[in-house]
Amino acid sequence: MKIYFVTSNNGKYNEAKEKLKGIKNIQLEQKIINYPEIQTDTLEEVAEYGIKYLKDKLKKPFILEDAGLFIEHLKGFPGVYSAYVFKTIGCKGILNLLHDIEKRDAYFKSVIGFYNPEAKEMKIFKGISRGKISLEIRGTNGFGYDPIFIPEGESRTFGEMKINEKNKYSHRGKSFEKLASFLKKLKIENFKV
Ligand code: ITT
Repeated sequence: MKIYFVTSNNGKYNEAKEKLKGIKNIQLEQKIINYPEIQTDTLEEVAEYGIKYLKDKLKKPFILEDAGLFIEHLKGFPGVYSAYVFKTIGCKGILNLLHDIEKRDAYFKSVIGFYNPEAKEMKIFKGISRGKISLEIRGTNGFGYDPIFIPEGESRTFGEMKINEKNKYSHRGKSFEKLASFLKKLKIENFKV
């Protein structure tokens, strides 16, 4: 069964592919289609809106994912605004906002929406990775905020890890693990792809 991952972010796609590569009969394929990412309070609402918008256009099994970085000292900011904040002030801007702040706790959250046109059902899978914002930018791997996020139990940032290492700790590794368990139980023959 082919499953489209609707994302313009190659980093996300590569992490997801690594995570699902062991599952028999599942081929993940990246699909770049714009869909509206509504401005709302939760990643779940963004993902659900995207699924509803795309389901009649794609007519194939597909997933999309909305993710964000939530910083405790900033009361959850940038959260649902993570993409805009990354494009504007970036990692450096976040470090400036936390200048001289000792409490650097933060978490990443990933929300995957999966749509199966045969069953006409939408499923949501979530993952959270807790950690801290580093004092400086470290590492060149990954994407987005990876060079400033240190997951719990590590001293390296995600930017200093390989894909399979990041996947062990990451929000995306966890949400895709749940998707993987779900897909393993599906009866693939039910899909006309
Ligand atoms: P798509 O919506 O096309 O999938 P995107 O990069 O816009 O790609 P999101 O809206 O989900 O994805 O991401 C919000 C922001 O958070 C964006 O700037 C990402 O770079 C960043 N981000 C998401 N997951 C991340 C991760 O695992 N590591 C570092 N930054 C991440």
